[in-house]
Amino acid sequence: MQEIRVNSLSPLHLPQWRWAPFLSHLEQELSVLDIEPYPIPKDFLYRKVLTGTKLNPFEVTTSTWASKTKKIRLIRAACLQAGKGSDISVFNLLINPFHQYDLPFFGADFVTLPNGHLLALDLQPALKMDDLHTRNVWPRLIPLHERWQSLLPDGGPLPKDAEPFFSPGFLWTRLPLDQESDLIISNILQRAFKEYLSLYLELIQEAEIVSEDRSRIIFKGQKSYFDYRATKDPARSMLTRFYGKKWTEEYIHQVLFKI
Ligand code: DBV
Repeated sequence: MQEIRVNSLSPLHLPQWRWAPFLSHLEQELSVLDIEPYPIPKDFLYRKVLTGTKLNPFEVTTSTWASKTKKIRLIRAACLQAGKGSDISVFNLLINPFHQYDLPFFGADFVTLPNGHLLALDLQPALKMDDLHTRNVWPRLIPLHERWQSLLPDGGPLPKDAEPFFSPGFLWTRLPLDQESDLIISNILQRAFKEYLSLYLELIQEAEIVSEDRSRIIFKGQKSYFDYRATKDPARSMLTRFYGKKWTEEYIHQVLFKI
């Protein structure tokens, strides 16, 4: 059988995917950086299944886009689209710099489900309580957050145990499924995404290698972030429903949150 995606940079093959303009923008911004494909096992590059009920069957496809650069160990996006008769569309993006740099993660979780959109965007700290880690980021991020969050309803409280992993620049909202939300996504969210990403790429460009002692501390912070995300992945039950437990656990532990 012909492979649909040759590597992690191949086009996604997700017709109607709501988040395509966001990934295109990311690809365009990264194109100046000399990106390389990241090894992703075939089963997670592209996987389409038929699911739903007898009366309302639909296809679900998941594609993983991923890359790396000289300073970034892993940039990966879990991209999921369900076919007609359902409103499910996901873009979950994580950028993980090498731990030799004092840099936050870039995290986006844009999720459309039958009961509405859930939109999360942040430059997430690896060491939230460490002033050295955050002082070059937060004063530049907070003004962006203030501008964009003021145009969006607040997404509501986060689980207590998630707080150590978010910055004060966490952009977070829930929206109903309607035309106004479509406009908010293409006008407000897309602009916010571009600004957060452009700040992030500036930080990457400015970053210089730290000492070995410091990089060990940063690695510990990154590791606890990955462990948290793998343990608490909010997509676990949805993915298990579509793809079964074995595929889902492998995807979460070996692909999405492996450090
Ligand atoms: N979330 C993931 C991955 C997904 C994914 C890898 C492959 O980390 C999707 C897909 N997130 C996803 C889905 C839901 C959420 C919810 C399907 C809905 C779950 C449901 O309602 O059943 C941000 N995502 C959420 C929630 C938060 C986040 C706070 C609500 C959780 C809740 O209500 O308990 N994800 C979370 C986060 C980041 C992130 C902290 C960082 C920006 O990526």
